[in-house]
Formats: sequence, structure tokens, C-alpha cells
Amino acid sequence: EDLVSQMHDDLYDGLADEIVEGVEILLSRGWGADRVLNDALVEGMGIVGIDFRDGILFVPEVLLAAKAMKAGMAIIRPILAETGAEPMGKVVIGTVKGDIHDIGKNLVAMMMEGAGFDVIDLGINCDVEAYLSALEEHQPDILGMSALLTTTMPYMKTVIEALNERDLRSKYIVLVGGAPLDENFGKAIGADGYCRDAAIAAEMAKQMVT
Ligand code: B1M
Repeated sequence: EDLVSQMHDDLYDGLADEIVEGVEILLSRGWGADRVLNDALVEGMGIVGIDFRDGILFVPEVLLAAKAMKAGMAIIRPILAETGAEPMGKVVIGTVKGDIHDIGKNLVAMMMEGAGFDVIDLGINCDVEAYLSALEEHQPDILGMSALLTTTMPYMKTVIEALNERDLRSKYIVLVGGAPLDENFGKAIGADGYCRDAAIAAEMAKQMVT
């Protein structure tokens, strides 16, 4: 418990080495990878998010925090991925054009890997062309899109419209997520599902392919 709040502070201060060490200690204490991820990292990033919103932290600090979070996630990822044997299906995922937020998307990719999916991560700032060519190349079951800005979330609709225009929409399950979205937005743009968090995304993906 003490270590977890220490890690929240370390994340806040952008101390990657300390985060790596903290993750390793919690794992050695027998904590599950998902619990380390949620209690130490995701919760800590939530605190960073609140102070960023309130103007207490600025972009450079938040970038350092994000870097520290990623260093911790790098240890957790292979452990979460170990569980699956037979692939459940294939997922292509990326953050939409104009948007460089990738922490949430990376978490979703990790959780989906953990649920047994093959995940092709297109990274950030994906335009229609990037999505379409990845769909063509990898023929996934699911397309996942992430957006963290109110200004970039409408781009998800642009991608779905591009799929419609090419008669490709019905080939893929489209799942969307990101902090500014909600259920209604997902419905309004014609997605198959809105995922509030990474655990729900993995659960929904499993349900929809089986
Ligand atoms: Co950004 N930023 N940021 N930022 N940033 C937000 C999103 C903001 C809400 C902060 C605030 O003002 N309160 C605000 C958006 C306001 C709005 O649009 N209404 C904001 C802003 C304004 C900006 C800039 C414009 C700031 C500036 O330059 N003036 C700029 C934009 C750059 C750009 O994209 N073009 C910017 C930049 C940055 C950093 C680079 C500093 C950094 C990003 C680093 C990185 O990602 N590599 C950053 C960060 C870290 C944040 C906050 C603090 C944290 C985001 C995060 O990682 N959360 C964020 C504040 C906040 O959200 N509280 C903020 C943790 C993550 C685990 O949660 O991403 O929600 P989240 O993902 C969840 C779910 O949403 C869901 O599952 C995830 C895990 O449970 N989910 C999916 C997400 N994607 C999914 C996809 C799916 C399914 C589920 O597909 C199937």
C-alpha cells in the first residue's frame, strides 16, 4: 500500500527507474500483473490527469509521467500476454489522425493481447489510408480506434464512412474508445461498440468474435 502511493508520487514526478523498480517489487510480492497495472499505474496516471486539467502540471511533466508509465507497462505487457494460447482473433488498433495520445490505446492493446488476440498496433495519428491499408493487409476481425481529444473524435466517423463507401463496413467489428467518448457517440457514428476502459474493450472483443 505504501509502495503504491510512493509509485503514484514517482509517476507524478516522471521517475521511470523508480516505476520499473516498484513494478518489479510488487510482482515479486505476488501481485498479479493486472493489479499492478490498475492500482499503481492507471490510478497514478489518473492523478496526473487531474492536475494537468487543473493547470498544476504542464505538457513536459505529463510527458515524463507518460514515459515512466510506459517503462512500467513494458514489464507488465509480456506477463499479460502469456495467458492466451490459441489466438482469439486479430485486432488492428490505432489512435486517430491529429491525436498523439497513446497510453490508453496501448493499454487496450495489452489487455487484448492478454485476452488472446493478435494485435497489430498502428500507433498514433492514423489517417483513413493507414487504417484501410492495415485492414487490407492483416484482415483482422476487429478495428479499434482511440481518440482523446474532442477535436479528433469526429475522425472516427470519417473512417467508418470510408469503410461504408468501399462496402467494407460489414467485414469488421468496429470498437471505439477514449476519455471524451460515450455510448451515444459510439452509436451515432455507427461503431459496433464503445469501450469505457481497456478491460471492457478486451471483454467486448471476446464476446463479439465468439
Ligand atoms: Co493530453 N489532453 N493533450 N497529453 N492528456 C487530455 C486528453 C485532456 C483531457 C487534458 C485536460 O485538459 N484535462 C485534454 C483534452 C481536452 C479535450 O479535448 N476536451 C488534453 C489536451 C488539451 C492536450 C493538448 C491539446 C495539450 C496542448 O498541447 N495544449 C495536446 C494534444 C496533442 C495531440 O494529441 N495532438 C496534449 C498532449 C498530451 C501529452 C503529449 C503531454 C500527453 C500524451 C502522452 C502520450 O499519450 N504518449 C497527454 C496526456 C498524458 C493527457 C492526459 C493527462 C492523460 C491521458 C492518459 O493517458 N490517460 C489527459 C487527461 C485525462 O484523460 N484525464 C489529457 C490514461 C489512460 C489509461 O486513459 O487514455 O482515457 P485513457 O484510455 C482509457 C479509456 O479511455 C479506454 O481505455 C483506456 C484504458 O482503460 N480507451 C479505449 C482509450 N482508447 C481506447 C480505444 C479502444 C477502446 C478503449 O478501442 C477499442
